[in-house]
Amino acid sequence: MLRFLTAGESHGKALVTIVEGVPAGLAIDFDAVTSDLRRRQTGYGRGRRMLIESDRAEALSGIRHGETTGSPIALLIPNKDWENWQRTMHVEADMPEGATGADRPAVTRPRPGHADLAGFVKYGHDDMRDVLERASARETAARVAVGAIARQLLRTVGADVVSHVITIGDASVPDPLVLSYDDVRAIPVDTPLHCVDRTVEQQMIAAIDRARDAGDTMGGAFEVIAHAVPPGLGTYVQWDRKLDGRLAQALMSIPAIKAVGFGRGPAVATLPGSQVHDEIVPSGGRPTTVGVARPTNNAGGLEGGVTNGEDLRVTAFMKPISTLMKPLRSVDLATMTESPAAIERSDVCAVPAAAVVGEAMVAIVLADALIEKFGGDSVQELVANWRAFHDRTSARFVPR
Ligand code: EPS
Repeated sequence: MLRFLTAGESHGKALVTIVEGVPAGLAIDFDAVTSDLRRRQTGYGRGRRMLIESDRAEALSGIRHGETTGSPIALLIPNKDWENWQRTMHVEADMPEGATGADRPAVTRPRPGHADLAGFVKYGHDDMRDVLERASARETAARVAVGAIARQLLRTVGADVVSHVITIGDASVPDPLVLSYDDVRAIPVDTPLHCVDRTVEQQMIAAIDRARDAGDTMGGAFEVIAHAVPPGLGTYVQWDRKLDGRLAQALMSIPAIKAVGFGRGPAVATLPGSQVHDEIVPSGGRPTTVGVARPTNNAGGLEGGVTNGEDLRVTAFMKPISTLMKPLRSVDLATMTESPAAIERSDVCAVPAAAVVGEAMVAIVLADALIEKFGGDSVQELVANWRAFHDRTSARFVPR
């Protein structure tokens, strides 16, 4: 079982994570971890915080001479902004000597849409900073570092995970399912929104600009595609082991994600069965992982909560960021009087960043399911078991 926890506040000293269950013998490429962290920081519509940070994960344990040992991996991502927040966020009861940055007043005006009010009520805080510091999407940097390791495990069986932005405001890529994994993989890393279509991307940029000019924010949607995923991951035999359910939970846990859809997604509710289900045809000699071919992939690579050998395709829908520069109505909980919501430094749109987090969450769930099926003590064992399963499966599909 692959599991991880994170800790850390947005303006605390650092984010930390402990990842347990990574098989021994996985060579870790730290440049790849840094490059995923870098991708999470970019994208048109991000705020000024990302100019301060240059995220990097330092491994404290579980890796020796460049390879995992099978022991828990601890990662630390320092917050450079800590310098400016020590007087607000110090751990000690009294202000430590030499603490830097400003001592900020308590946050008492909850932002509609943020965890501020719900967290304030739940934990009985006086200062909503205690809520928002942890509810901040800054935490997702730690998940991306874990995801980068999960992705490296998936590569040992030839699988890969990519993402692309398909909607921002009223601008959308018309039919993402006609795009292949290769189309998405070919998007250059330095594009502003990581969208396959340059014209649609310009419309998305215009939507973000309009929101910024109006003191508003903008949400959108991204699709994650996992390619060459072994068939047979997950199972239909018990509700909590269905892989679509596990993936949906993982994606819904990303801040601001409000809906998740597999393959054709919510449209399946409006179409007849003949236009939804993916027919099964002989592969005609073409190599496929399960010996038969599927002319369409409306299911998004999962049937019965089990991977079916097609690309896994899942879309996540993100609400607009809840900090508005032209704030919505709220109540100051210190005085119980009407007052505009608090303004914290924020982003206008973070959909491209959320897409990178989505890749990470999908990679983590798939890596967990991979370990579950093929064994997780060492990479050597896992790959040997995967190969044996692969060969046995192919042998069953030899045309008779
Ligand atoms: C984020 C860091 C945050 C925000 C954003 C995501 O930094 P700061 O609060 O210092 O500007 O940019 O977080 C939110 C929008 C939020 O509501 O928490 C990050 O690292 O992704």
